[in-house]
Amino acid sequence: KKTVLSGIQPSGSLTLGNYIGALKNFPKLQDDYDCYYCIVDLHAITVPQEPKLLRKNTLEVLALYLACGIDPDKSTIFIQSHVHEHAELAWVLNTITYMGQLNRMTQYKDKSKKYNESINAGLFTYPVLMAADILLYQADLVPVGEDQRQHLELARDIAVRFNNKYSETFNVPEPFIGDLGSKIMSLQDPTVKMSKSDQDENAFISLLDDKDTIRRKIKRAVTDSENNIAYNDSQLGLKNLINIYSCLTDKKVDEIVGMYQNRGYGKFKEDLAEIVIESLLPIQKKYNEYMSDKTYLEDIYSLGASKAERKASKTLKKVYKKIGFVAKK
Ligand code: AQP
Repeated sequence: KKTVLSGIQPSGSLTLGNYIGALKNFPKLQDDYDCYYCIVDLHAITVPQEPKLLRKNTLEVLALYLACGIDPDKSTIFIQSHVHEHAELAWVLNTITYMGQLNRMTQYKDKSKKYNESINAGLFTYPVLMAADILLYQADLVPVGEDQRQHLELARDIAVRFNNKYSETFNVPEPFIGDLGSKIMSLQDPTVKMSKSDQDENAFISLLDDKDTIRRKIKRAVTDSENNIAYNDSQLGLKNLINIYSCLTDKKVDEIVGMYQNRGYGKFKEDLAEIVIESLLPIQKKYNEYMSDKTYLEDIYSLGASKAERKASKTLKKVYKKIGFVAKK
């Protein structure tokens, strides 16, 4: 079986963007691949986090993983900081990554603008840690949203460079990026992506938002004054809403545009809100069940960590040997 790895940062409430771009695809892969899904807390601390909230968010992401259908009997679910090999391999990979490459990462540029007074070195080397996450498990496939494509390219580059320098060690991973839903945009500014850490709560739909909040946010979503349902780049807000509609119903864009001809934005938004509510309701119900059973959650992440560690330690040992570290007796 081929291996899949992906992760999500516990840096806030997961959004509809995280769901459509990544999480929705996770359970679909678990029958055919050996899947590793982690909650990447080491990544989350590259921007300021409130410790209590980080702990809470980490368990929330775990419960959402389960609620979205990731089955712990089929997939390995774990918390990144529980497997120390991630930080260790990242250190080694830092030493073969060029500063210039990291300087070109658009996520770093965007985030440094956002958190301008508190940029740390971890934010700069974030993509190297991500490369370590992937390469430790010899992943073949990495399901991510479009925003992570550049980081994945870097991971491939690092793998190839290491292999060339020290002989074949890492599998070179491929991205798995859906088309339409791979980049869901902010509801308030359709030129930037929907992000869970957006200061403006109206910019995103959280997977845990209640019905009225979802209706309100979609009603307020920025569109345009054309008042004509069409799918094009001069109506970006609407285009984004049609993308969400299409991803959640599996209806084609043309079909949706046809259905709402001459009906104005009001009706379209009302229907979209109900579709989002219907899609999230079963997830929210299961989420609440999982969150009320902390012992079960502990069992899942403990088991996950030991399964993940088995594979990760094998890779790290190989790496240490190749670079010339003396093995511990
Ligand atoms: N807007 C989006 N549309 C489609 N996919 C998205 N993803 C994130 N935003 C969108 C995908 O979700 C996965 C997990 O993302 P992450 O939490 O690891 O990091 P991120 O990409 O930085 O996500 P956020 O929501 O923007 O978090 P913050 O605000 O903390 O930076 C990834 O596969 C990502 O592609």
